Amino acid sequence: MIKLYGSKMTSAYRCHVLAKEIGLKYEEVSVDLGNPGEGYLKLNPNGKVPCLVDGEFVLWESMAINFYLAGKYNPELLGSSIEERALIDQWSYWAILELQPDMFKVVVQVFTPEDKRDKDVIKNGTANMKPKHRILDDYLKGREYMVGKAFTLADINVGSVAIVNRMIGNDLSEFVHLEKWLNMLGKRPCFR
Ligand SMILES: N[C@@H](CCC(=O)N[C@@H](CS)C(=O)NCC(=O)O)C(=O)O
Repeated sequence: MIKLYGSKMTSAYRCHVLAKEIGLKYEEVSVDLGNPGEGYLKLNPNGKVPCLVDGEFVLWESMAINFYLAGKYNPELLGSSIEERALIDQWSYWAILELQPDMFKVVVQVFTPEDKRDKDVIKNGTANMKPKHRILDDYLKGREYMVGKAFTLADINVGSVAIVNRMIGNDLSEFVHLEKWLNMLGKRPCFR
């Protein structure tokens, strides 16, 4: 049985979303991140989650796991041409390299007890994300999905970062196309 280490409240989230989308049968294994243990460090020497074990094959880094799972179990999610695949790559890297770092900083503060919370980090992180949200909003104008005419891995990979806005109560009302797309994602069973 395929094993996915890491809970839905971690970077493993996007892998759980994809697994649900493709109906993958797998076991979710929780990891004590403060003390992952020798056994887990043999799988992922970074001591981070997620990590996937598919038979003898071991893979870490959430994006790599998603491209692997999609390629092996549901290649349709990787687009219908080289160009679509390239755009899925582009937006996936963009999500994790451009949008996620500020999102991560904000999330950590939002879930920190109020007396210890650094409100400047929330303010600056939210401000830094605005131009990124503008780029996404402009791109999504007139589109139902991120790439092509069908739901792809780009919707999952970008959505897994952008949907966190909902969890932290970030006001996106000025980004109507982004809002519409997030609403569409929110209705999909894999994101619920
Ligand atoms: N780039 C990695 C990031 C993984 C990551 O930072 N995971 C966090 C949980 S969200 C973790 O395991 N942290 C434990 C630690 O830093 O020791 C990925 O996307 O897989």
